[in-house]
Amino acid sequence: TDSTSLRATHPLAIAPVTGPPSSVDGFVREFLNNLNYEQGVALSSSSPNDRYLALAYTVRDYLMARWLEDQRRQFEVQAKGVCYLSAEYLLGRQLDNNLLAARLTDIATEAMAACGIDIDELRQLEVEPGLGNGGLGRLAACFIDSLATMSVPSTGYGLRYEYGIFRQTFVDGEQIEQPDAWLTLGSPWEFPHPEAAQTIGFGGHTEKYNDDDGVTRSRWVPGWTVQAVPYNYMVPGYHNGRVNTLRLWSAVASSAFDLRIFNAGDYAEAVRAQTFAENISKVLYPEDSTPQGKELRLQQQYFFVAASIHDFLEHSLSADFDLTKLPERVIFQLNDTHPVIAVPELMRVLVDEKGMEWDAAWAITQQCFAYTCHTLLPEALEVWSVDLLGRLLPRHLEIIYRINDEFLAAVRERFGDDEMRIRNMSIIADFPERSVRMAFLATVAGAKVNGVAELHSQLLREKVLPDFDEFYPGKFTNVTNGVTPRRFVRLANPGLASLITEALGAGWTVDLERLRGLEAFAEDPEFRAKFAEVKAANKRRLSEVLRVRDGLEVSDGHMLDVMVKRLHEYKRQMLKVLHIVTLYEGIASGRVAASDVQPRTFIFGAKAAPGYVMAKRIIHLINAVGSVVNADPRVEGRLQVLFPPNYNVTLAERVIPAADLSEQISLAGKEASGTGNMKFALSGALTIGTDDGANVEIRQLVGDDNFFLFGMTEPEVEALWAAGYKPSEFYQSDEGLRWAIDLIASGAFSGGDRSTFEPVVSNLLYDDRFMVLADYASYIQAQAEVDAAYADQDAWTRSSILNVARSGFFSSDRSIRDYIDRIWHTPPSL
Ligand code: GPQ
Repeated sequence: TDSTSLRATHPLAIAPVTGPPSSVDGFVREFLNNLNYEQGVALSSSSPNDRYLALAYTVRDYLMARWLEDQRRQFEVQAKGVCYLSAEYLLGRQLDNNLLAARLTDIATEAMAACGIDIDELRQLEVEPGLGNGGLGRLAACFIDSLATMSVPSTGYGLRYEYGIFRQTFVDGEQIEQPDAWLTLGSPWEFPHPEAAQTIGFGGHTEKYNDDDGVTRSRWVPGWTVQAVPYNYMVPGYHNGRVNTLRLWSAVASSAFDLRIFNAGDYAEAVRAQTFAENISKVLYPEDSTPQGKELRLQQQYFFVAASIHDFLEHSLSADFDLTKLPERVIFQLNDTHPVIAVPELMRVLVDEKGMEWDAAWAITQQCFAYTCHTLLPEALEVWSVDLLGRLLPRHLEIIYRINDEFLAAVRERFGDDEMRIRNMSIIADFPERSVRMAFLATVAGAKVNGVAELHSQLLREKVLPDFDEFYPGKFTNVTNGVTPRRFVRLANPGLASLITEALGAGWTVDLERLRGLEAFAEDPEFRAKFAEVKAANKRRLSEVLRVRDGLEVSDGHMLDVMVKRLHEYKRQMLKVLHIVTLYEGIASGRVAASDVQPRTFIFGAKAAPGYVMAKRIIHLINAVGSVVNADPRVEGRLQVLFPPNYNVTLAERVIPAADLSEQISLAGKEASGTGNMKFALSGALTIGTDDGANVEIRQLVGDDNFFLFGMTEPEVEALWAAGYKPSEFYQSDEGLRWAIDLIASGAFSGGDRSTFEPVVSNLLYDDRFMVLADYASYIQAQAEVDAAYADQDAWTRSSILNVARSGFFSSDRSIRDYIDRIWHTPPSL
């Protein structure tokens, strides 16, 4: 009602302003305006950062009218929309993406040139918002891009970490973490709204009281509160004029400091509360797939989902909205278990605050949530100790207990008093301590539960949650992950993008299945030549980036063999190391002539969680092997190992388009999906991979002739494990493997010191949870096939084109379509 009267006050305010004219002159004028009036500097006295900020503001100005209009329309239409709840968004740089979406790239480039500015220099200044760890956070970023491009009414909700994923440096080959102060020079893409802050409670106690009708009810009396301030980000769709919103929450103390204490002279104590509150959104937890169960982490989770739910209920629903119709208006998609505390929060709001009956509230809640699981690793499934959860969120714990009681009663009714089954299905676990299994809570509450690739979804149903699958027929489904072709083809691989458009016309960027049309071109020698030249140019571009960024020199004429992803034992960077050491050992021992080795440059990119000791040792080992191999004259420069530090989205955009070979070598059954694998295939790299995650689907689509498969299948892994896996038997029986491991153990990569990598070696020999040794022989064999295939460059290029042509399925637009069809059932786009 407020906004209606506001709108009526001035005729111009009824329709949104249209934004500056789409011309070079218009852009220049707007840019100079922003430089003068926002930055307060003249062009002649501006710093590069001033110019970058003014450029970003100008791009915003062009998107603004559509943004305001889309917000207005979304409210007016009251159609069902998606609230994507994610603790991570690994966005990457914004400038190029927003220029592309708004069709401003050429205009902005010319406008900057007209001002004597090289737009490329400004591009380099942007610090990417690293508000995520890896695949899960990057997936969320791809999904909001697709949601906007497909005009789906939706909002992304998350946390505005003041410090994102740490910056990685190497000192003597070892990882050192530096804070990621991404906000230091200002973030032009965000719109803070302190006036729209939500108050979020924590701690305290619950109490019972009688309401006006004499009904006994519960309520929560929090012990302390924090303000959640929203920061809005534009999420422009590609060439469709749509601009969605990403809303990230920042924590601010409810009252700046305690004046009484301040006046008494204890300044530090007076501001303690503020520091305490603001810690909540201070830093991203750098653990990927290994929840630490830390109190601050649970605070983060509750903080952002409570703020998001309240925000949606207050600002997205019309004043007279009937809450029993909530499922017709919203689906909250839970990106893994991190936001699952939203389930008891919605119940608390409906029952305690809105006065709804429990059963009615539960029926609504069960239709308003859906849950995406991103792992199979048991240690990655999040649990919260009842003790901690009860202290921080006492009312939520009561609600969880009641949900569990009713759920287990229903299980009993269905399956009888099968105590074993009851214990296995209980949301509350008793061992090793009483705790809440968040994945179970999400499964019970969610209308749908999905895995992120066919194999993963199948194993999730059959191995991780079989009882739930039986209890809830139809609840489990699959949505195979995808990646946005805007960022990872159009922006990251402009040469390939032009070539595709030349061959197929425009349109493929939003309809990636059209890439199929390239199959015919794979047979055309002229096209193959152009395609090969694009790859070569991408390699030169990468080479330049690595030279400037890290002082690294990429050798000419090498196959680029790339493994970039978080450092995890299950992803098996160690297997890659053993391959490299095997090749090197062959040359160093004189058994193999260097001239017989296919020249290869191995590129690694990987961050390890700061507390993950084994992962950090493996990083050290990779660097150590690189130092020795790169410097040994006997190698004649035919093998090269490069490990640029601080792998992030920006570097990925340069590395992936240059790759010849994509390493996707996790132990079968461990990688839920992978999304890097898709980006490589779409860039024409051939994959060497196990039958794991989305590799399975990649191979099915591109065909066995264009994919190097190796390793045990998931059932074979299971069987070997059940039979009693002894890695040392593989070591004993394979001399190549023995030579490689012995060389590491000998201290050859640690200046003769045998102790440095001893823990890595004994882990392989006596534990080897991820069966590196069992898959070694098969991997080495497949790598020999890679060498042979690469020797025929023309055939390789043909396979490479077929990889691109057949990977259209992996667009995140297709993933979003699957979510709409199988889970969200939102109406056609608005
Ligand atoms: N993934 Cl559980 C993460 O990046 N972080 C996590 O905490 C968990 C999963 C990844 C997963 O390992 C990949 O296989 C997926 O491709 C990715 O999520 C997106 O689904």
